[in-house]
Amino acid sequence: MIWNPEAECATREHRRRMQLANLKNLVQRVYDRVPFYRNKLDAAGIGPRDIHRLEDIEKLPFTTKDELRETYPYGLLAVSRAELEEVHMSSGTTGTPVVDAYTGRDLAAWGEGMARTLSMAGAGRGDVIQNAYGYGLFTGGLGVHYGAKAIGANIIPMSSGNTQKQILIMRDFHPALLACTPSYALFLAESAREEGVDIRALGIRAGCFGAEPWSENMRREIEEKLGLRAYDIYGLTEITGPGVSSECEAQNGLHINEDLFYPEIIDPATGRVLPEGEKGELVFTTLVKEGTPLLRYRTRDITLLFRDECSCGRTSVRMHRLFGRTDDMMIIRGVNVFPSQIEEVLIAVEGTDPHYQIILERGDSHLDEMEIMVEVQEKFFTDETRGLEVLRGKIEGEIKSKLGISARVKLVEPKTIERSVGKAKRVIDKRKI
Ligand code: DLL
Repeated sequence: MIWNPEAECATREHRRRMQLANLKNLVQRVYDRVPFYRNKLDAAGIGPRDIHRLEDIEKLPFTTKDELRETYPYGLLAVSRAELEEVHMSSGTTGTPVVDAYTGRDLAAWGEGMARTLSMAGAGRGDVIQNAYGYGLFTGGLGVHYGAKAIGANIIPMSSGNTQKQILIMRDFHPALLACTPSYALFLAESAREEGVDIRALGIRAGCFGAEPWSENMRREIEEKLGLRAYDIYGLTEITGPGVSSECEAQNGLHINEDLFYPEIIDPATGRVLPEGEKGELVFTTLVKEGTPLLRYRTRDITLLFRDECSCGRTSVRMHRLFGRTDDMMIIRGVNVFPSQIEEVLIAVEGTDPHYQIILERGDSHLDEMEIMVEVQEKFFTDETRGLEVLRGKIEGEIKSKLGISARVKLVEPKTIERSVGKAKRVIDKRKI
């Protein structure tokens, strides 16, 4: 079902007219209310009165993740704090979170975007939705929740983890739709099999999977093992969360909610806007966001946009499933982590050397496993082995408490890790996705 035909099937001309009106309004709002943007626009020599056509957006400066970090916590707020109803956050490169703040209207728009996503996957009123995305600061749990409420579904707010319970609920409540990361979907299938539950026979019709990279191969495997149709859904905390774009039944590209988020593809090296169909970095302008609106936010995600007619009848531009990123961000069990964050933890622990390697694997369990190999000073190897054990425990504890993820730490002797003449190869990603 098409949730909002007026918005999703609008003619190109109508949509562009609305986008231009909202863009003008947005530039005026951030100019008037966000000193950060006023300074940036003044420095670029452009003001609200210079936006006459949609293409004028190319004159506006970009916003980067570093700038979001530098303005933490409320530097980009375009409303008074009293108007806020919710905040979400994700971690940035140095651990300073990136904040997204929502007014009541922002939450309604988020629910609207996610209502479209869930409808595309065939969910509707009264359908049971098992939501196994994490609830909390992460946007996955509440994003799906608001969408499910908007369509009148019966939501089971499971949150992530607790696998046995997830299987029990699935077996007893027969959800029509499952929402979680794609790797967790495979893990659930595997665990159910071990418990003697035939997940294929439960009648789950569809799954909304995203928040981490996956592939057509993984889609086939998920569809086969869970007996459902697997849909790719995309979004990021800075731009509201999930519900930015999602696949319809054609499973051929993700429809972008263009009335809410204006997409561009740029050459990441020059910042030049690329013609439709070319691969580059995805940039979004939040057309109607009130709390923390963003001009031309560089996502660092790589994709391409296309506008071929879609058999579903929606007219919105589509993006190809992501090809990768322009930076070294890793997504480990849905948590975004930069190698630099791990390095910071290692450097702060006495006894380690700044030589390390991160090895990522996805074993039989289908869940991400991270091993960190780190060189420690010679003296630890001459000492009794207890010293090594203490050090290892300390690093693992620090990683868990600072980054919220578990890692296996392997301490090795000096000069064990291969030295490189150029850029050190910090991450070896053996995950087959
Ligand atoms: O992952 C929001 C989300 C929740 C999306 C639930 C889908 C489902 P962040 O934690 O801020 O937000 O991470 C955003 O994750 O820039 C991409 O690199 C990656 N990502 C998100 N969806 C996909 C996807 C949420 N479908 C970052 N395929 C983004 C590949 C994805 N990567």
